[in-house]
Amino acid sequence: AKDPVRVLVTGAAGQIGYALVPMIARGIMLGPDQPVILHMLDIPPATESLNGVKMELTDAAFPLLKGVVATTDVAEACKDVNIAVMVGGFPRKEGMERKDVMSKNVSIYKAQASALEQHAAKDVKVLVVANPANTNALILKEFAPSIPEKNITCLTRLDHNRALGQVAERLNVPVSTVKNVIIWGNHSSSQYPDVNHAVIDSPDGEKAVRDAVSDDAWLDGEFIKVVQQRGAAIIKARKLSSALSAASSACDHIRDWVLGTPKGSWVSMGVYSDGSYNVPPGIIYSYPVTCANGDWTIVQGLSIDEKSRAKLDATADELVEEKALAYTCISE
Ligand code: NAX
Repeated sequence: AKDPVRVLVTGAAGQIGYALVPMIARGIMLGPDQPVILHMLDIPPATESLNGVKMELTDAAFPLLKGVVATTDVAEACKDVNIAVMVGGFPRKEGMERKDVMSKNVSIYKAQASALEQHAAKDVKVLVVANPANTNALILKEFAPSIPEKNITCLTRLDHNRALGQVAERLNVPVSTVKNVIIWGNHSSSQYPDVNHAVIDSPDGEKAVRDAVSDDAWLDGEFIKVVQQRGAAIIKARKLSSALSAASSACDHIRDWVLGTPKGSWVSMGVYSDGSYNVPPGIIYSYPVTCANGDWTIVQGLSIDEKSRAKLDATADELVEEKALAYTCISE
């Protein structure tokens, strides 16, 4: 049998945490033959509720679950973890300035970067979910210099999956037949959901999504807006932010990263920019990537038309600005 993999979930007593930990314990993230030990971190006010989640994990009797560490001690939580899913953070509350939220998250991610660096497995793979996800991931990278930068990513897979879902609904086809949409840039409403290279599988081969939909006005307008604003639409409907879809997408992100993407298809991941597609280096930017042998690679050589170019640049500009804001908070 395989040795267990240690998976850290921060913010584990929160909504996404509650949806995510059972998925991990059931093998959705790492596969049905991979035993896991769950490390759950939250902050002291959430101690009781974290303990309740731990009780439920015991009660669910998951065969793959070989142990649970539930703690408010960051060092203990990070000890020897192979995968770290960072869901904990400081949410933006009504009336709060963007800078105040940034400042709180910068200090959280600075501290957790050091803890991961000191206590996690040397080859830990990190996925940041908590917002501002790209910039939190960047801070984590900057303050954990011994963790390879390619091991630090943020979640835009939910946006990617939302785009697949919208195309599938529009065409009334199974979502599993749609692939190769792209989310470029920030996990914010400036992101660019791009279908220019997306295809659907049909009995007579692959067909471009643009041809299949044959409504450019919808694809260039409403579709983009719906994907960009989907998070807000869920909050409006549920009075709570998306949790099950976020948890499921976090599992997709890690599973594809560790086990590889299927041949001929790519996914979107927020990764450290190397300047590909003339995006400024030094920010965490969502790109199309393929994964093999535990590593991601940015898909190269896709054609970018003029309209797309402007959208890639606009979301990059926002990330450069967020980075500057984060650095103002660090130096204060
Ligand atoms: P909740 O407020 O339900 O849960 C957050 C949990 O984090 C709480 O239990 C809180 O006590 C804990 N926490 C706070 N500070 C912490 C710290 N320093 N260390 C450890 N734990 C800490 O929020 P939830 O709905 O679960 O969302 C979590 C985060 O995901 C938010 O930042 C949210 O904005 C972000 N999202 C990101 C998405 C993405 O696609 N990247 C989509 C979903 C979600 O909106």
